[in-house]
Parts: sequence; C-alpha cells; structure tokens
Amino acid sequence: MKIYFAASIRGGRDDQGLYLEIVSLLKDYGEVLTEHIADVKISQMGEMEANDFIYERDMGWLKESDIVVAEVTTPSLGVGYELGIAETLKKKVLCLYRESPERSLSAMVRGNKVFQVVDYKELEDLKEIFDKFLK
Ligand code: 6IA
Repeated sequence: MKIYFAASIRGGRDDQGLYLEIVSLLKDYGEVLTEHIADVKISQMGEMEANDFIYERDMGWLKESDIVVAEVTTPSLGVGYELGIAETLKKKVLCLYRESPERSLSAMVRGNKVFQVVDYKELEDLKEIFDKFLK
C-alpha cells in the first residue's frame, strides 16, 4: 500500500518530531511516499528545491497513493489543498487531530464526511487507529 503522508511545512514545524514518529509507525503498514515531510532539515521557510518542482512531484505522488494520512493539528494551506485534491481523486483519507482548548479543526475538514477524522492525544494512540484504518 502506498501512503501519502501530509503535514505542515510552511504552516509551522512545531510538530516535526511527532511527524518523524508517525512516519516511522506508518512504515509498518506500507510505503510512505512522502517521508521527507518529517525531515528535521526542512525548516518552515527553508527550501532547497523550486516550488514548481515540489508541486509537480507531490501531485504525482498523491495520484499514485492508495491512502492519504494527514496530520492536521497545525493548520497548513498545503495540507488543506492536498486534502481537497485527494477527495477529487477519490482517495481514502485519514486525518489525525490533537484536540486542545485553544484551537478547533477547520469545519472544511471536520465537516467533510468523506474524510475519516480521528482525534488523538498522543503518539501511543496511533497504533490502534492505524490498525483500524490501514489494515
Ligand atoms: O503549506 P505547507 O508548506 O504547510 O504545506 C505542506 C504540504 O505541502 C505537505 O503535506 C507537503 O506534501 C507539501 N509540501 C509543501 N512544501 C513542501 C516541500 N518543501 N517539500 C515537499 N512537500 C512539500 C520543502 C522541500 C525540501 C526538499 C527542502
């Protein structure tokens, strides 16, 4: 199974360490096409490659994928865009969100019945969630 993992880059890198752990867990379920999302060397602003190259490559991977797993706690324009495209392409989509009193997930994600939106508290919760949705 080919997994497209989506998570914030320019939206903010506060959860980069968590993304790394999620990618490592996801590898037990299939091939993660977008492993670099968790790379500590990708900073919020730092870019090594041209935007048009990144866009074309990521859209290719999105089309190729069997499922999109998105960590949506840190709001990201790019992830929101990818989710919309994933819906158009009729991909299976699992969104992971950590609830907190200071924030609330966009209604465009929470309200879309096509997406599986799962709230979790910590990394340890994810194995059970992945067993349920990815097996
Ligand atoms: O708006 P954002 O940057 O937060 O959007 C993040 C989402 O867009 C991720 O899920 C990625 O799939 C995609 N994306 C945005 N920027 C990049 C990127 N730049 N590389 C790969 N995917 C990206 C960094 C390039 C790196 C080699 C330094």
